[in-house]
Amino acid sequence: MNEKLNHEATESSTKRMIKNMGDIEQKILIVDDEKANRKVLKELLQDQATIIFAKNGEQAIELAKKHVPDLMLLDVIMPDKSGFEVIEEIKNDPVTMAVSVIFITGLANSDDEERGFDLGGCDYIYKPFKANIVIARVLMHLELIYQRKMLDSIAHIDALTGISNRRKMDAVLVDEVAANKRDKKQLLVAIIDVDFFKQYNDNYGHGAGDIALKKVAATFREVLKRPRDFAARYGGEEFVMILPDSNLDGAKLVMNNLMQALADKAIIHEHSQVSRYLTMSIGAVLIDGEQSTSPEQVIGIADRLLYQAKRQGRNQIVV
Ligand code: GH3
Ligand code: MG
Ligand code: MG
Ligand code: MG
Repeated sequence: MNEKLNHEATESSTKRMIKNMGDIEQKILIVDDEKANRKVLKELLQDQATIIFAKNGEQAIELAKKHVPDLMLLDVIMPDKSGFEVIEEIKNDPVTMAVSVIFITGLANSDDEERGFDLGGCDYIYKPFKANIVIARVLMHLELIYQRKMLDSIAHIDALTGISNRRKMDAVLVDEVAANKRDKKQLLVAIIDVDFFKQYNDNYGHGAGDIALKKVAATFREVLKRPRDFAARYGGEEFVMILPDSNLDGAKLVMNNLMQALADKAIIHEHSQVSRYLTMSIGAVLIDGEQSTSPEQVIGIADRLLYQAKRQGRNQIVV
């Protein structure tokens, strides 16, 4: 068999990739103890994705945790840890469990292949491999992963503002309330509502209203700094913010910064009764981990405090 010819990618398969997924970067972790194999696989796949290498099982697990690749090409026979041991660790860790794993191995028999699928592999390729088979299968899985990401973003991102939507917020709130109870920390949940927004739309038009809502959403991106801090569009001109592991002073600072970030945008609102500019009101509650408050109750409390902020004159925080 001619190794070189065998490993040459055809032009048509490369083009297929560019047409379908050229706009999203995907990461592949190639794991093989033999340098020559890593090199050949890299040459085949470097046009399709960003490539990372591991030369043994330990390194594979470490790099998988660090980079969370979309796809892993996993050798089975390696001196330290076998590919089968590696996938068990990958699938047991919440950080890496969603990584797709294709075995690429000299264990070319149906019993090992079956074991590979049982352990959670999504494909199994025999060595010595043919270039076009590797490319075709990798592309098929990259395309599936891409479509899953697209679906996920359609399901969880608000189309107008690009921040998370209500559905995502519901899930995050359940998780964070549970984590708050478990870790005995404090959790801030705030509902943010734009003031006199009906008048803004009536005066400047719905299109201008949409632009203003995008600017409000942008303030969250500017102000929220910690990885678990979260904001979503709750609906209409209302937003929800979740600050895990928080305290009253820190939370107040974030909320003041949020109000200030919107003020800095100086969005003229001539028909507002509280300011010349667009403003918002915030109702926020700090939940103690010792309390047992359900996500629904948390939202209910924040909503009542928001109503109080509105009644007391708007453009303010009630916590
Ligand atoms: P308040 O200060 O009491 O909150 O008064 P408000 O006018 O902001 O509250 P109200 O609930 O009466 O009006 C909310 C407005 O938000 C009405 C609706 O047309 C507008 N709105 C909701 N969603 C959107 C949207 O996606 N785009 C635009 N442009 N406007 C929206
Ligand atoms: Mg090997
Ligand atoms: Mg409202
Ligand atoms: Mg409003």
